[in-house]
Amino acid sequence: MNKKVIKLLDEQFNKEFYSAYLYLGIAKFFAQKDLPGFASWYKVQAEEEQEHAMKIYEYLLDQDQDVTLAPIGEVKVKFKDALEAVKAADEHEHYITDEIVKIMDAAVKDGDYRTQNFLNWFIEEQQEEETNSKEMVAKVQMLGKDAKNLYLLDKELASREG
Ligand code: OFO
Repeated sequence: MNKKVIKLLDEQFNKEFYSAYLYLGIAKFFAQKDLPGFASWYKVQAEEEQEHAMKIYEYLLDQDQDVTLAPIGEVKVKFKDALEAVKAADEHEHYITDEIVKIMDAAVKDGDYRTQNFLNWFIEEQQEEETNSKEMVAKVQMLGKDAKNLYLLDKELASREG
């Protein structure tokens, strides 16, 4: 495997754990605001991010490559309101999509078909994550100002399962 592709995948492993941390930070914010449905939704999301990281971990080890296990950066856990918190998630997903595309570019340049095949799952997943985060921002924008609507939205979000 090409050194650049390995390095990017190794860094992405860390970024997926960072994503998990960010979502846990958002979950905590909502838990402390007594919005358990939002908190649970973002906790499920944090678990998904750990699964993404582990996919990369398994892939690198299967290719006889190393995984660095570098420290995970500290995340922002204070938000002005619900809208700012869900927007942070949405922005982050766009950033992650760009990072996945960078790895795909490197794999394409290297003619690394196996890694391209591996990354196709992430490309599709990012589409789903961007759609979910965009919808979340729209819902909070529409309903977030009214306490009753926010309560109903919180109830709806509680039904997400891992
Ligand atoms: Fe790993 O998909 Fe979100 O960040």
